[in-house]
Amino acid sequence: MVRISIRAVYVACAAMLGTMATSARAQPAGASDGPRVDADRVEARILSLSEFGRNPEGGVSRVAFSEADIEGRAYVMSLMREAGLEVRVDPAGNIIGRREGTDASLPPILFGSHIDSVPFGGNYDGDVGVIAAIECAQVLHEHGIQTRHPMEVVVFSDEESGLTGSRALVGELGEGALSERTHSGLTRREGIRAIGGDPDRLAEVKRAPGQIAAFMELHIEQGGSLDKAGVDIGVVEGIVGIEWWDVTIEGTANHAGTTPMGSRNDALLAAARYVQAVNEEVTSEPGRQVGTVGQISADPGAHNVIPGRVHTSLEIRDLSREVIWSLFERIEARAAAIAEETGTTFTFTLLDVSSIPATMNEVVRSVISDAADALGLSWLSMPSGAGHDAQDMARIAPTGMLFVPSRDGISHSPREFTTKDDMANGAEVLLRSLLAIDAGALE
Ligand code: HGY
Ligand code: MN
Ligand code: MN
Repeated sequence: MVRISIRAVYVACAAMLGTMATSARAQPAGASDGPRVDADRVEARILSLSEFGRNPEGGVSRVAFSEADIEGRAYVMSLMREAGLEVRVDPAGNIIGRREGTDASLPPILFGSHIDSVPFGGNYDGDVGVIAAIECAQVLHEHGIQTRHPMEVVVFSDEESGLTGSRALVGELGEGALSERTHSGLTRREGIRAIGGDPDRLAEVKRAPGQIAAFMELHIEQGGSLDKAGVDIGVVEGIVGIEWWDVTIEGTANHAGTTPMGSRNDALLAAARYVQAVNEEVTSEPGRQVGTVGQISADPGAHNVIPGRVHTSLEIRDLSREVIWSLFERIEARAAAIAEETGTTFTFTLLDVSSIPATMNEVVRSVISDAADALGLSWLSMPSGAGHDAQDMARIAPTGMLFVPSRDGISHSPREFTTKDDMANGAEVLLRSLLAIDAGALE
């Protein structure tokens, strides 16, 4: 039933686009009609954006709230204006570019992603979704296409360290998260101010269910399934939940030459066993759950001193919250045993950055796969092992996500790469999906 009505909507919008101009790029099979995104422009803008925060390895270190982030945001805002959007920064630091629709009674359709990166990240994570969203807006602008719904391109603030901008949109950016320190050296509260937001006015950012017609995000896959299978588009079924803990291990700092091996409380030795235990617990059962210890530092940090304290971390991801928390309990029990053996103590502190697992809207998923079919692009349904702002948005609006291939499945690395044609394919599917939703696919 649902698929038939979506196809009908798609046929209607293909007819509406039928006489529009085309770009010079070789078109996917079955896509000879309709306005085309400009693949060269998309690629050129990705390359320009990668200048902000460039790292020596050729990727970017554009962590949220840094100078590079601020400069990259200014560049992106200039592109949004060029696309005819009315641009503002909301109190959470999200950049929002709006284009009015013809029916003032309708809520907006939102689409976008983020431009902040992890430390030593790449040039495509988040960026492709933002540049493609602006491209969609620019195509609508250049072809004078009127939509019924207002259209809002959104560049979420600080995606990488806790979905900050989208948490504010769902009304859940609390005190704990605001006081945490981010990679920029600033707390989130300070960082939001640095990018033009106002953490004292977060209540104004919150949008209630019904206030957004739909949210869509295009992103690189960040895994290798599409690349390996030679498939153009991933239609996301669901996004994993993520929990982070800071872990402190206390032992006793002492002389490395005079303290016998049997009389030590070596915090780093305990940490080594802990890292191994996390891996063993996470892999002890079948499933897609993952667990990572990604940070470690030992104090006082000298060749001739037994480490007295270790700061380390824990991240667990799965599509089920229950799986995450039962794994955590088992890891905590293993840590208690290691503490006993090594004469140390472990403290786990849960950070206020939880990402809740989310299922993508079934109708939006069909809209995406129908658009891919109509463009002659191959697609497959898949889960997302990476976190995305879409998982917050799914709590207040019908939400869909689509992936384009990541070469060799590499991401969060300067070696991240997606081809020009793959980015353009994603942008084409995004544009047609937005128009199908505007034409009533969800009504
Ligand atoms: O860490 C993540 O999953 C994402 O890239 N923010
Ligand atoms: Mn990322
Ligand atoms: Mn991302």
